[in-house]
Amino acid sequence: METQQVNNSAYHLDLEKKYGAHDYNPLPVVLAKGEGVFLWDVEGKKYYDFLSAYSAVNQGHCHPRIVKSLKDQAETLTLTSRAFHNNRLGEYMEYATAYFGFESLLPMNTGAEGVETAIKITRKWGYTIKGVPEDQAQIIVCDNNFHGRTTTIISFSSDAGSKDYFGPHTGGFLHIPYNDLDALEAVLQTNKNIVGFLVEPIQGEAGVYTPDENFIRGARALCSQYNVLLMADEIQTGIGRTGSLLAVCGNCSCEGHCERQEDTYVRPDLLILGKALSGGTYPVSAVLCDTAIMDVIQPGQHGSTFGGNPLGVTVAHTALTVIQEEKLTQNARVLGEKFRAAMNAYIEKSSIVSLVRGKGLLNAIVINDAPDSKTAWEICLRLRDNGLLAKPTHGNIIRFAPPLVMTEAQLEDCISIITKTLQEFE
Ligand code: IF1
Repeated sequence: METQQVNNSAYHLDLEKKYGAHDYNPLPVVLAKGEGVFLWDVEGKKYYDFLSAYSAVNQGHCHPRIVKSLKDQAETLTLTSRAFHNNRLGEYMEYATAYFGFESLLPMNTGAEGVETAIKITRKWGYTIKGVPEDQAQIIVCDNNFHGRTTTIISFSSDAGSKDYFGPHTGGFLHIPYNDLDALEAVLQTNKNIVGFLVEPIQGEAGVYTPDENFIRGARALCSQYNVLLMADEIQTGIGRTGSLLAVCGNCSCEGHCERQEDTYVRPDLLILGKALSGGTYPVSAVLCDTAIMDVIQPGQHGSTFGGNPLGVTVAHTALTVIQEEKLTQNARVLGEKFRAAMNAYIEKSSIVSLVRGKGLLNAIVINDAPDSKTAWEICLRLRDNGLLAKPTHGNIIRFAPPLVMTEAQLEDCISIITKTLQEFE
């Protein structure tokens, strides 16, 4: 039977509830169309998108150039597997490695696969290059991390819902508090088998928790001192989102890797990307590092049927050029500052919002109510009614992350929707 287009939200909500796994609790809105910073639901109501599919749609919905490259490639060649070469992969690898300033790239599909890949590379480096005794390798992770949903990754989650009843859990991970260099050094000092430190430059799921300015820089120095690989998960923070190409670029907002950022740039040993790498058009992830590390992986030791497929890498190639050519990184920086300034001005006379934090266009407001209250959810429902889509995250926090193609006038419009909505809760 042909799929019919039914323009009624209740119909679609019922179908998902009846036939789908109940692994999500989405805001009740059924979307049917997207363009740039806008989304439309099945009834035709228009919204500003303030989530960007969790920072995947940095380039805006259905970006014409990304869609064109997707269509052209879909009509030409979509999948070969890595049993054979394809004529898109090499050029993408050359472009992306220069773009981010690394020597080598390993292509995967989802973010979690990227993280798994980085863990495998790091462990193998630990055994074959650092000389850690086999099966003894440890990777340091942070409390309240979010790196994905696979069985290994949830093994080092702090979130009971993500982890409980999914054991037995994978070993080999040690926890430290986020933003705590003393704790990092203490673990590095006492354990000779540490091979990596896996970290988000800003913790997204934890509520857009932005660390002290010297945290990542200090972690870099400690990792070098103790011969441990720094593994940066920039799946959510990367590719323009925080007002620099990568969050580890610090205060540099140039479009692409550069050499003039020495004073702020922190170079991880492994860089993990996903989400916006394809502009949210197709699942594309990657691990980048130098060949001295990457070459620990030899034929037959890692891979994926879809990783590096010509459709995905063509989309990713175009998605990266869009970031540069439309200066989206700089736009995120300028608009982010305006957004936080407006929210801080609002907070001065607000009792319902206690804090705004973030970098670039990855921001969150903290609602002044009990962490387990429904206030943030109620505010998001009202924002929806007022034409703006955002989602609460842990502990009564609302994440605000619009596509980076937003204009200043659109941002002002959004700020007025947000402040008017908050006013209704004061
Ligand atoms: C969901 C959060 C965002 C990530 C980092 C790896 C992955 C993610 C830093 C895995 C994924 C997602 C997945 C999404 C919710 C979401 C999220 F709320 F959980 F924290 F973005 F803010 N590393 N983040 O943020 O990437 O395998 O999903 O491609 O629905 O679970 P993936």
